[in-house]
Amino acid sequence: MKRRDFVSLVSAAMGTSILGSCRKDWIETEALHEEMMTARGGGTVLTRYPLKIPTVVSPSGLILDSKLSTSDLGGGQFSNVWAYSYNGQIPVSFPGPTIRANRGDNVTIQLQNHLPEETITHWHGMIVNHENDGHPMHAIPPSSVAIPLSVLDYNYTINQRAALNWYHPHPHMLTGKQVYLGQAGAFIINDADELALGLPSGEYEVPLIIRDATLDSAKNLSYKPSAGGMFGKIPLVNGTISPYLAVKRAVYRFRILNGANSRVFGLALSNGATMKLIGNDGGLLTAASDLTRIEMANGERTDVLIDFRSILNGTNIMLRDLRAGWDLLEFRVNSASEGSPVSLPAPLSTIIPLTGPVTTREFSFDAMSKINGKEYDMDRIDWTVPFGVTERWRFKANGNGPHPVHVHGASFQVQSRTGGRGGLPFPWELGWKDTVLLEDFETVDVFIRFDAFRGKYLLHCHKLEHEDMGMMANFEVI
Ligand SMILES: [Cu+2]
Repeated sequence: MKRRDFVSLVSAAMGTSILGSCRKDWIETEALHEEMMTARGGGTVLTRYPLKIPTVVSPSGLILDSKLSTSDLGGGQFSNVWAYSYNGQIPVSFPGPTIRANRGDNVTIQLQNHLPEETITHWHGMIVNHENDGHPMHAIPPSSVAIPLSVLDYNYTINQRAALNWYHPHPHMLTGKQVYLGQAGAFIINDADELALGLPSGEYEVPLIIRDATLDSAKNLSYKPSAGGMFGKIPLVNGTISPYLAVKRAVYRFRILNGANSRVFGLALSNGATMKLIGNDGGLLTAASDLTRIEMANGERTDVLIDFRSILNGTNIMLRDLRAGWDLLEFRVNSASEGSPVSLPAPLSTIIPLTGPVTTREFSFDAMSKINGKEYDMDRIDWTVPFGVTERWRFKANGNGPHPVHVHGASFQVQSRTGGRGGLPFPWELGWKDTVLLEDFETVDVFIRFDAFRGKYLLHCHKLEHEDMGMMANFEVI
């Protein structure tokens, strides 16, 4: 697919909306949304569906088959999806299965492509060599008569701290569509340091992949982006419409990912209670923070404890998005007895600050498709970075934001923000990050050091429609 084809696809989608068919989808989804709103304010009770919890799998010998199928969004409302089936299981998993492994484990995953177009899987947050990173130059073609089974075998060892990472497609100009239609899953790394903390686990540790979607008149996921991004009309959590989760009067650990293409969320609880933030993209923070609101941009993760012990049995509490004014997930407190408290050590974790950057590089995120005035070119290396040296990377948003900036190949530490929401980094931006939010006209400085692998990696906007239009660059660690 050439860039002009992508642009014409976007233009066509926008044109269609004027002509009517997209408009119809929009009205249908709006009607559903209206129904939900009325239900909340009026006498009718909104039907909620149990939150889907993806199956947990090992990355050892895992087969992920990208394919077209259908998935139940709740209560038997099936939608067409492009999702992963794993190890030959039927049906597909939407979201993808939760991969869980320990530091030191070997990953052997085979990606199989049964989509009608090329694909490639990237392990967002995993520090792996270029060959395993899911760079778009390694995209594999669809299976066909000539290639009955098109596959890519990944093989790498996990050598990084405990964290919630995730996996999703990364083919150039097709990422937005493929992620939107259902290809994304959690990848949790555990390690001994984290295990020693005795954090809530098992049924008390719940991954939440939060995103948005628009359904067409047949109630199928409909991908019709505008140049400014894909903003769905309703939220989905773990691929579930209007979900609820029955919880005990206990402390829960929620591993949250903003898996939306373009939408930034402002998370809060409906009872105004605090959430205890303990970690983010790169794992545990040095100290926990009690917060009533947490902002999450596309690709960012947060690790929070929510304490339901003092909540009366039978009470419902909503996880909300204050930006869109959405109800995301209803917690239904349902137990008579009260669980144990969770005591956290201080410090929670050790993070050695990066210091003394030797170089400052500036990256301007321009319009909706350029970095430093250039659109992505698969064959162009825009800069080289010396291995093992700390650098200051300065990200600037020149309008058309937000731009969540994501770097492959290393984590970074946020130093400062000026303009916009200027000031100290937010609590969820401390520690190790791989994605940081730039709102319009903000400048964010990070320190970064590539000390794991040499090779070609990517810097890009994680608003997937910006990425697909070319807001992405290759660099090489030498
Ligand atoms: Cu952007």
